[in-house]
Amino acid sequence: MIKNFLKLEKFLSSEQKMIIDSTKAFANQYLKPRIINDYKNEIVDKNIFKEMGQMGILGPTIKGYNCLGDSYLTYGLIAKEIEAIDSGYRSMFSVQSSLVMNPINKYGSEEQKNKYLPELASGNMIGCFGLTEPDHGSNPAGMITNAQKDGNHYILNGSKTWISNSPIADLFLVWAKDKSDDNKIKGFLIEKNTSGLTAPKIDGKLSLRASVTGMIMMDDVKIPKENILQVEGLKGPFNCLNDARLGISFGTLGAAESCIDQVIDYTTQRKQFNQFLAEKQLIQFKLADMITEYNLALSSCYQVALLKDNNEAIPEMISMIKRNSCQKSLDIARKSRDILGGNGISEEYNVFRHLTNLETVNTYEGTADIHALILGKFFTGFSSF
Ligand code: TGC
Ligand code: FAD
Repeated sequence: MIKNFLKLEKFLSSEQKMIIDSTKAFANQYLKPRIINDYKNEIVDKNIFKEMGQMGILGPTIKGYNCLGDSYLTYGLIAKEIEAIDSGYRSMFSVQSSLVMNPINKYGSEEQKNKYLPELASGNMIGCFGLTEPDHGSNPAGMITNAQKDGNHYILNGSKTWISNSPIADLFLVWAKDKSDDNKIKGFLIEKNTSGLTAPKIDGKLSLRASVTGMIMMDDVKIPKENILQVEGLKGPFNCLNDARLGISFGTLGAAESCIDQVIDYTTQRKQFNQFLAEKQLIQFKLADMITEYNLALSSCYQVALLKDNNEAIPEMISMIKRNSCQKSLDIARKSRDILGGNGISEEYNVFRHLTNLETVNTYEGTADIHALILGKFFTGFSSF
């Protein structure tokens, strides 16, 4: 009732509904039973990638190479079903699909595609995407990681940080400045076990604990010249981020949906002052706000995904929905925590975990404020970065 209140599902074909239903079943049967333990103990089981691969949902917009070849709307709705369980699992899905398989598909040679895409689609190989550096987060143009051509090879040096999946990755997509070509930013594929490459885990995360995050350190890492992607400049990573940000816009609403379900369940069972909490006006007022914001945000995601499927979406639309979905979902998770009283901070009720996860999602792939500035620039013509 909450999810289809505005009848958005009428935009879906029966095949899309089937994909979403089977993803939901997978998420409930395979991911849900393990999340409390995975989150508490920071467990990242590589088999999750293989299970997603068996479901056929990795790289779902890619045609060929054992991928689904479906729409961006389907992609977004898959992300929503996974993030309804946990943002960390959705992160694993997003990075593999939008930030590793997608750039190889967009900018890779046929040889690279044949070598990597089927392995990534099956989840046998895990990928990561290295753009952020210790001193260059919101402003990746300033990156200092560099590549130097050396005969038939490139030599890479530098470091990346806050990289999802890096400690368990088999394939590292690293964005670096090519010193031998006017410092143009280019994408390089580095395989695990290449000499000079290390990927230490970042410890102490209080958010997104079911997804592993690390650094990428490169000390004279030598790779064949064939491992370069065919794109130059920041539009390379940003074109991939447009897709990943769309997935996040849907995904966060999965977390919000899960919080709303929990609140309805709780308030229709718990009594205070001899009445169910759901009978109280203040509770209904909060629920009305939460369900309204959820539905309006989801409608905007459908609209932008449908435009993107028709090649009519522009990046600023994606900035608008990424920022809006994150902020509205954070607010919904915060209100849910409140409504559950003391139980709201317990792992058993899930909302606090969603709340802490959403703090990360609000920051990565462009912070909420950076997306506000992207919109500010678009609407006024003045850049205020
Ligand atoms: P600017 O001068 O505006 O642009 C440089 C070049 O890039 C092009 N471009 C885009 N192309 C496609 N889509 C977009 N969204 C684009 N945005 C910019 C632009 O046209 C230009 O191309 P060209 O051919 O003229 O060279 O760039 P700027 O240096 O002023 O930066 C602008 C700014 C601040 C908006 C940008 O740097 C930004 O978005 N910063 C945020 C950084 C970010 O999002 N990092 C993400 C790291 S990856 C990650 O977080 C993964 S988490 C995944 C998970 O676990 O789920
Ligand atoms: P900063 O850029 O230092 O920003 C700090 C604050 O300053 C923010 O509030 C920001 O909005 C504000 N700010 C920055 N510039 C301006 C400005 N011009 N005007 C006003 N305010 C400004 N990166 C990857 O490349 N790959 C990954 O897989 C990846 N996964 C991640 C996973 C996790 C768990 C986390 C936490 C991050 C991940 N990131 C990844 C990095 C993420 O994209 C960056 O954290 C994010 O882009 C912000 O960069 P920063 O942390 O350096 O913050």
